[in-house]
Amino acid sequence: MRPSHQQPFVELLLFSLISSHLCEICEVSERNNFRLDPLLNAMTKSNYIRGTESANVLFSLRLVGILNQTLIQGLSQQVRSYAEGREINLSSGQLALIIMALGACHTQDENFIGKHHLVDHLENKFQAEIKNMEEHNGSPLTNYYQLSLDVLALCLFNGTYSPTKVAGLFAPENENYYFHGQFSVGTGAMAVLALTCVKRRLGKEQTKADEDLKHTENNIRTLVKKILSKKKENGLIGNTFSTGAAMQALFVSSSYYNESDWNCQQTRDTILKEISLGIFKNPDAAAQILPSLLGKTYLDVNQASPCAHLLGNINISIQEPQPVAPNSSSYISVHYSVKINETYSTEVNVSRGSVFLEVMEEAQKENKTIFGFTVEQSSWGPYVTSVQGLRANNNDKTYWEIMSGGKPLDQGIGSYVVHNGENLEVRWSTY
Ligand code: B12
Ligand SMILES: *[C@@H]1O[C@H](CO)[C@@H](O)[C@H](O)[C@H]1NC(C)=O
Ligand SMILES: *[C@@H]1O[C@H](CO)[C@@H](O)[C@H](O)[C@H]1NC(C)=O
Ligand SMILES: *[C@@H]1O[C@H](CO)[C@@H](O)[C@H](O)[C@H]1NC(C)=O
Ligand SMILES: *[C@@H]1O[C@H](CO)[C@@H](O)[C@H](O)[C@H]1NC(C)=O
Ligand SMILES: *[C@@H]1O[C@H](CO)[C@@H](O)[C@H](O)[C@H]1NC(C)=O
Ligand SMILES: *[C@@H]1O[C@H](CO)[C@@H](O)[C@H](O)[C@H]1NC(C)=O
Ligand SMILES: *[C@@H]1O[C@H](CO)[C@@H](O)[C@H](O)[C@H]1NC(C)=O
Ligand SMILES: *[C@@H]1O[C@H](CO)[C@@H](O)[C@H](O)[C@H]1NC(C)=O
Ligand SMILES: *[C@@H]1O[C@H](CO)[C@@H](O)[C@H](O)[C@H]1NC(C)=O
Repeated sequence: MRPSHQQPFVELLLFSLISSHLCEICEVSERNNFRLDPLLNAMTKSNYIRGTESANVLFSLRLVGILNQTLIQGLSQQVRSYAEGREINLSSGQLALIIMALGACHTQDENFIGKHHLVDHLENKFQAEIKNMEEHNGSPLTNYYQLSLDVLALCLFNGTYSPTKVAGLFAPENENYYFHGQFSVGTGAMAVLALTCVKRRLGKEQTKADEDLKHTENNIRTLVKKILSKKKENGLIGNTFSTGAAMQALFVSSSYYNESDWNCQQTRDTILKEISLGIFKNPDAAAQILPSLLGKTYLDVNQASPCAHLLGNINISIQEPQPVAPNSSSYISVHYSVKINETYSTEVNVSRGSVFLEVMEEAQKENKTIFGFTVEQSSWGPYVTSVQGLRANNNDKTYWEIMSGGKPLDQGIGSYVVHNGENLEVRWSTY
């Protein structure tokens, strides 16, 4: 009879065979690395990026083993001075990202985390999120994407959290996974990464945590199913900008679905095509997709060994993006409305190639009372915070939704390029 202590070994072997198999077949091969150049170009336009974006970019570059010291040192300096003294004002997820970016690959930056007690601060911020949920009908201060980042960073960097509470909080029925009743793939994927870390830590402890382990695994299983149900015919999962997180989630959870449930190469090839079409110009978008294309996940962040030098030979000579030839002689006309309870509409002329933001600015010039608006800079660009003085508020789950032809756009006002005759709308909505 086989001694039972071999069982875990066999499982481990099987697990590593399956997972390495999945990653291997899906990674961009070395001779195709040049196809990732547009991502690196977007990420290294460092004069455009700051704050949370720098953290996202640094984290991503370290995960894929880009060790260009000029680049990394510059970003690391940016992230540290951004975090310095600002712990109080950061959102929980921003702090979590900073910890993961600085903690990745075991560099000098680890000392900064300790010296500034960043993990303790994160524990407090996570508690504040839960407190807000208790006081505001289940709404966190931020959102579940960030709560997932919090748990992930606490789990990876030896912070304190209650696995029992986490398992309850991240039950798949929780409405914070949904915006407008739609399952948010990015949010669910980040939760799978966080829960997988928690699961691995529980597995190591082998104590009385059996119930927590079971509960955590059930959460992962259901979330993985929901993620896969959002797979499109072309292989994207959710939309273009959630696919990177979804791929990572599926890499670490391969024991919860069948090989035939997901064609990883198809997903990768569709993403590569979109990269070549210039869809990943935003540094954050580029940073979020890159690790998955090289088979890396956020769970690789603090492995015992320093990060591997995966992309050593890639060309980071920054190509100037070809400017879209401005054709000042050519104007287009679009329909623009603000919808609250009533709809306020106008026609606006803008030059060809303009983005949504420029339409809003033109309309605002026409009538500030009706079309006046404010934005806040975020890592994805300008985020609409108010129109006609009406401000969005997380506790009420309100926001300004941006739409074209009655459908929500999958980009923000700073990047969506408008077309002649289009019906654009900014709508007061709840999520
Ligand atoms: C939560 C969330 C929201 C919440 C934000 C409020 C809240 N309760 O936190 C709600 C539901 C309101 C929302 C709205 C929108 N979102 Co959103 N959102 C997210 C999500 C899941 C997490 C963001 C986050 O917390 N990140 C982590 C923290 C640490 O980073 P941060 O920069 O500090 O986060 C802030 C910004 O991301 C900002 N934000 C959220 N969404 C967007 C979108 C844009 C374009 C901008 C500029 C900022 C922004 O809110 C965050 C909290 O303050 C991301 C998924 C992702 N992969 O990032 C999508 C994501 C960023 N959103 C996206 C989109 C498209 C939108 C909308 C434009 C949808 C629409 N058609 O109206 C609107 C924004 C419109 C506007 N007012 O300008 C896309 C952006 C893709 C792109 N290339 O630009 C993402 C990547 C989702 C996706 N896969 O499509 N979003
Ligand atoms: C390192 O990055 C810097 C700044 O982005 C760039 O100018 C330089 O060419 C890079 N060096 C190598 C060896 O790729
Ligand atoms: C925190 O934010 C408040 C309000 O935006 C600002 O007045 C204050 O200076 C900020 N503090 C730090 C340390 O950045
Ligand atoms: C994690 O924390 C425990 C107890 O606080 C400590 O004994 C251990 O050394 C820590 N491990 C790491 C990797 O920091
Ligand atoms: C895998 O497929 C088999 C047979 O079709 C099915 O019984 C099983 O439930 C599937 N497993 C998962 C995790 O979907
Ligand atoms: C790097 O890119 C430049 C410009 O595209 C090209 O001339 C050069 O040959 C490339 N080098 C490598 C090693 O790919
Ligand atoms: C500029 O606009 C004119 C008039 O619409 C058009 O004929 C021309 O092709 C445009 N040029 C470019 C580069 O788009
Ligand atoms: C929209 O109309 C409803 C019903 O009349 C009202 O309760 C609500 O306050 C209005 N909303 C706004 C933002 O004006
Ligand atoms: C927009 O352009 C059209 C055609 O050039 C013109 O008839 C119309 O008056 C312009 N509208 C505004 C608001 O400038
Ligand atoms: C803006 O629109 C409001 C409501 O229609 C109107 O009362 C006001 O006079 C307009 N202001 C300007 C500057 O056109």
